[in-house]
Amino acid sequence: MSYISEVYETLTVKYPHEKEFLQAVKEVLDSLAPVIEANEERYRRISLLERLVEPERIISFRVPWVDDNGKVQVNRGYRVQFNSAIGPYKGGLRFHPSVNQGILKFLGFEQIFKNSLTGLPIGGGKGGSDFDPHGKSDREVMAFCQSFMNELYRHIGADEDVPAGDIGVGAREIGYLYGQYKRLTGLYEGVLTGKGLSYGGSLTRTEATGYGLLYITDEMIRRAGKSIEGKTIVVSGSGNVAIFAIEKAYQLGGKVVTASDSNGYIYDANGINLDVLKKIKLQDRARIKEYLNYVPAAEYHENEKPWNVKCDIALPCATQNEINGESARTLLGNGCWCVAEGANMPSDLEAIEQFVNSGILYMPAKAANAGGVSVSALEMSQNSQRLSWTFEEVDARLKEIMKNIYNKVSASAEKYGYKGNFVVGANIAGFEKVAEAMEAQGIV
Ligand code: NDP
Ligand code: 2IT
Repeated sequence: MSYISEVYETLTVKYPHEKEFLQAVKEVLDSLAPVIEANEERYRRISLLERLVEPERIISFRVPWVDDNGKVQVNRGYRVQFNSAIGPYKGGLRFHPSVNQGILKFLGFEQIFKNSLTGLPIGGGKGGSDFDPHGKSDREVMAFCQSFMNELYRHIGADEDVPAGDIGVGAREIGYLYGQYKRLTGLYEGVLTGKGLSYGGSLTRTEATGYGLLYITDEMIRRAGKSIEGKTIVVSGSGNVAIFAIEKAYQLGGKVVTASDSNGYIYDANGINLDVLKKIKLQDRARIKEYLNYVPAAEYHENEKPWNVKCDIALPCATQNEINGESARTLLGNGCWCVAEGANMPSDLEAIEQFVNSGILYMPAKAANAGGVSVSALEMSQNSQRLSWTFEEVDARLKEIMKNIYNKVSASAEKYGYKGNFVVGANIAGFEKVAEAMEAQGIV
């Protein structure tokens, strides 16, 4: 059995219930084959892969809090400190009822390679809770965040582990988490990113993941001799990533015709009205169905995903496994020629296979959505310097980072004989730096 198969098989026996984690590992390990085979003896001697797939540390804790009816609620909190070979653990916190250890291990594992691709000194981590912020009052969210931090604060620090946002964790939650960290430790330090501008946040962080997604998509499309100008774009999600992806897509001349939430999707043939979407989602925290109250000519499709809408470019920006093999076939059948992933692991293994085999322009999540964590790392730099850079400066750096990621991913794919296969390119380019650092630092 190959080294890769041995490691993967062992993992399936050890963690049979962590299906998202196993999926993420399979995708990465399979595409690392050329580089693993070339260095197999060396890597086996130091059990590199066995160590790579095992988190350095997982913290799991009880989060009790009191709801508005005076009832005590109990959630589970986690922080997966996956790999610190190239820098302090870095990665978001997700608050969503589906959160469990396996989901956070998949996200933490992906984060290792994504963070490596940014070229910045950040290791991989992820955390969160099965707490659902939907429908909770601000006071309830604050009570939860404070209780979550009452445990988490012992395990994080500006040079140790720096969490940020993800699904269900935005500016409001980061504010409450930061306030409690400061109260408990007395430290005014860059321990979280995505902070508000009045207390150490970075300009452009709010927009970074969505903007970065469009910067790398634009680069990939231009290198293929095409342009976003006038193209029809389908977006899923309507959260932080989706909203700023739509904003930048418009600035680049594209036309975005869909947006969605977990209840359904909106199709607006005239192009999604971004002001309306921002009002519904950022201001009112309401359901996407409300869009029809502002734009009655649009269509709302309950309990459906937007993948059957004809488009040139698809940008999944909601959640994992939102595109399966069948959705991928539908997209391709309708002439979609570019997919770039704003969400983490939005395409299942069958969908990835469809995209890669069809030869369309396909940029996987760990490269495509790396703009968010990149600007998080720039926020850490600004906090260390005790300076704030301008929007233009951070945006220019973000653009440069996304372009560099494209170049790295594309060059790695070509070097190993997989020209145009950005899945292989991203995984290998991300892996090489981490592997070298792990080898240099000995058995730790
Ligand atoms: P938000 O919480 O701001 O928005 C999430 C969006 O996705 C909402 O529209 C939400 O709808 C929808 N959604 C969430 N879960 C599901 C589900 N199970 N089924 C259908 N729709 C769902 O999160 P973000 O925009 O920050 O994150 C979106 C994706 O991007 C995630 O995969 C995240 O990991 C990834 N990402 C985020 C980064 C960031 O900087 N924020 C950076 C890199 C990647 P509803 O409100 O109905 O739940
Ligand atoms: O998936 C991700 O890269 C994020 N949620 C952002 C992580 C970060 O530390 O900014």
